[in-house]
Amino acid sequence: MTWQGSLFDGLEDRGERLSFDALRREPLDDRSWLDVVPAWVPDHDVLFARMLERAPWQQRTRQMWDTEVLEPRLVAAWRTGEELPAEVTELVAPLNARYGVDFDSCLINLYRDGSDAVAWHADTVRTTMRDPLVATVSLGARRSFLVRPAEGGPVVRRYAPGEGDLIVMGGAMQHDWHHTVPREKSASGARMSITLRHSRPGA
Ligand SMILES: O=C(O)CCC(=O)C(=O)O
Repeated sequence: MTWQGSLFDGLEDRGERLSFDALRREPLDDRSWLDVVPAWVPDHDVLFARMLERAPWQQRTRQMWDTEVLEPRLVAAWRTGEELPAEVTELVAPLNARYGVDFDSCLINLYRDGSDAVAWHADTVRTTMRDPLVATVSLGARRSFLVRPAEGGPVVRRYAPGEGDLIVMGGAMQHDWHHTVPREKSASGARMSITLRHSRPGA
């Protein structure tokens, strides 16, 4: 598979198209926060179509008690050290510059319809890294993205990211808080999330 061409081919001034001017920081407490940038990727529909066509989609399985079940979404993954698609690299460069880390791994999720979902969890990178940053670009249909304390309790934040929005989870969020994209009967179509992690301390 080749990953040639830029998401911004034929478009001018990429820098201005991935601007952090509209960034809003939302603290969860004195250790954890989310950054939200609405419509961060203006050409989100182009990116959605390219990734839908080109990403190496797979449906993973999960062990539940003594049964293997299919995860209710498709994923495409690039581990640390693997070359990222050109379109993803173009998202990573401004994020690296803004946050001063190396977003070096990528998992793209495809929620094909409202039956696809991901349960409450925190990202596993927390087991190998203190305070990892996790950046998510949401494409396609808007879906609920909810946050609650890791020990359980009521939802404290509700977002409906889609159409190029960026959310960055930071501070101790992966240690102290959980997030989910729940099933949603009323979902208007497919949603894709490009999730980027920095997984090496000091990088
Ligand atoms: O799709 C999203 O916005 C969240 C994905 C997620 O939390 C994960 O893959 O670990």
